Amino acid sequence: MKIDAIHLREIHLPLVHPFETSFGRTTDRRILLVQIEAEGLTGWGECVAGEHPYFSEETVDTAWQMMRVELGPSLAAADPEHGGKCPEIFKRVRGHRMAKAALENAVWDLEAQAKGIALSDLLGGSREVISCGVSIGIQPTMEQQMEKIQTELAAGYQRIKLKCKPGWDVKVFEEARKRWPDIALSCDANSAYRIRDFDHLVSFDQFNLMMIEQPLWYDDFYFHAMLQKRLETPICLDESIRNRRDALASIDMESCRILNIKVGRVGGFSEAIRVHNVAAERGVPVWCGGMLETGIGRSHNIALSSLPNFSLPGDVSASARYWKEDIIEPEVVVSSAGEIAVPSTPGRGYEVRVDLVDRLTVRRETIRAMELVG
Ligand code: OSB
Ligand code: MG
Repeated sequence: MKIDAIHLREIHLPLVHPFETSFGRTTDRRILLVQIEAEGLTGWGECVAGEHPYFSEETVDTAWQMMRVELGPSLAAADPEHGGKCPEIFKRVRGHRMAKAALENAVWDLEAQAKGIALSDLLGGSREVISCGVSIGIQPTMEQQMEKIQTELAAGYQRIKLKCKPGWDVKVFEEARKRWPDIALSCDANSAYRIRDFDHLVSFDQFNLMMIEQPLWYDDFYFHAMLQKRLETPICLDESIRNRRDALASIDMESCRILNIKVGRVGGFSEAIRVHNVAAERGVPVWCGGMLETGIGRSHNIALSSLPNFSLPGDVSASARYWKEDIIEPEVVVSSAGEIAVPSTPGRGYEVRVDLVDRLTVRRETIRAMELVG
């Protein structure tokens, strides 16, 4: 595909409800969007890096810089036929996986349109509907925390994930289990615990959680394996898994029994599929994580979640949980059975509301292939 231009944009969008985790509170999002024009078509990508380097080392600004000076010009010069070519094109650049993913995913988005097939089919998906859970942030009071759970259960979500941290964990699980003894419940610590907390973490076993997500350091396998030996509850790794090798190491070391796949965290659809496949070979179930995406990233997560080993409900929820107005149409809706229908129309299956995106844009830049002189 002959790439004519790569446009970077930053948009600002307030969340409907603030989202609090062990690493901080988000009320407004700065979001980097990528638009690749080729052969009369436009592919979109969303960079999931946050404003601050708290979840990962990357931020909106580091991703912008990498796309501008390294990744964008290389991609524009390579004119890839297939999204799967991107890892090779980006190989010289170490890290910066969220920046790479935004570009790579836009190429897959373009390719699906050019071929006239659904993005989910291009990725190798087989599910017509995907199962949805929710990730509920830390609330100011216990009462509000319980109300949130009630609201999401009433909406049909199949699994409730509670953000937790030292001081905001067992008492919340206790309250939740008193009210809902049998729901699918999990927690996500975003690396808030340490070795001194092992006995405390083992006490989580009494709450029959589906999993404990990333309890220890963001880059650790070894101590998670030590902890998993003592826990009945499966550990699920999120932050630690950067690629297929990490997935394989964490499974074989028994650092976890479940994997969260975030396409941005692993550097794009190609690597996400490789992580999915190696987990499937090892009999480890996966689910699709979320990063408070707009409809663009969300539509890509839906397509990815249609792959066969995404057998657990993901953090892929309705647009309205995040945004007053999403930048795609139709918005993503979740049925009362807690499912999203995977689009079967060509491309991502949701139109980008370019007029709205234009209004929300606070910064933009266009990258083209370096002109060869002489
Ligand atoms: O750890 O899964 C996480 C959001 C931002 C950063 C990290 C995480 C999350 C979520 C929200 O849990 C998932 C979502 O609803 O998009
Ligand atoms: Mg997580």
